[in-house]
Amino acid sequence: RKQRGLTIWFTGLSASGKSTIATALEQHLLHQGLAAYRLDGDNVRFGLNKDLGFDEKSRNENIRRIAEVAKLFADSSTITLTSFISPYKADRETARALHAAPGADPSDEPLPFVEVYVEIPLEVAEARDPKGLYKKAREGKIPEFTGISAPYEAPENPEILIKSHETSVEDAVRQIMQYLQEKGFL
Ligand code: GGZ
Repeated sequence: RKQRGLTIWFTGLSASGKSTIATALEQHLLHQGLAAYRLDGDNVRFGLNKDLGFDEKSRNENIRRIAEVAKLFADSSTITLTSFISPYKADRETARALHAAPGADPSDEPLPFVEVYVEIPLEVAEARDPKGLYKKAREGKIPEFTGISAPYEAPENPEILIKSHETSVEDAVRQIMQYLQEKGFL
């Protein structure tokens, strides 16, 4: 049977550890000889989506495009990792539904979509503040900052929940790998 791709969709607050975990997982998969590719702010928000800001409509469109691109990568048999706040539940559900919809070859199975919620208490993310963005947001210098002045709608039923402030990066990778193996996705 031909190797199929899938999308591993990380969601969580700024400074939750999404990108760190996604990067470590990508490295782990690559070392196993698997095709993996990560979409994140650095390669998407500065390119394809550089016309978009952080108001609600822009975030909807950001996530819509990312979901479409992720599906294309997954359809090319790549293990695709996305690392965006993706704060709106409806947008994440749309991304999920897109992967479930038939692709170019209707006889293909739907592409698996694995939602990974990287949970962190807001206080912990704010204390980490690696880029000083929370501080700026508190000072009113960044409008509509997620968790401060814009919503984050936490997933209720993610496939995987990582409590990032009490889990090492290595354990998070192990947790995700175990899930993927149990489901037969690898
Ligand atoms: C949230 C913002 C904002 C606002 C700039 N709100 O910690 P970072 O810096 O590296 O990650 C954040 C990133 C969020 O972009 P996403 O594409 O993941 O967001 S979304 O899924 O909601 O579209 C942060 C930075 O961009 N950033 N302004 N107002 N994060």
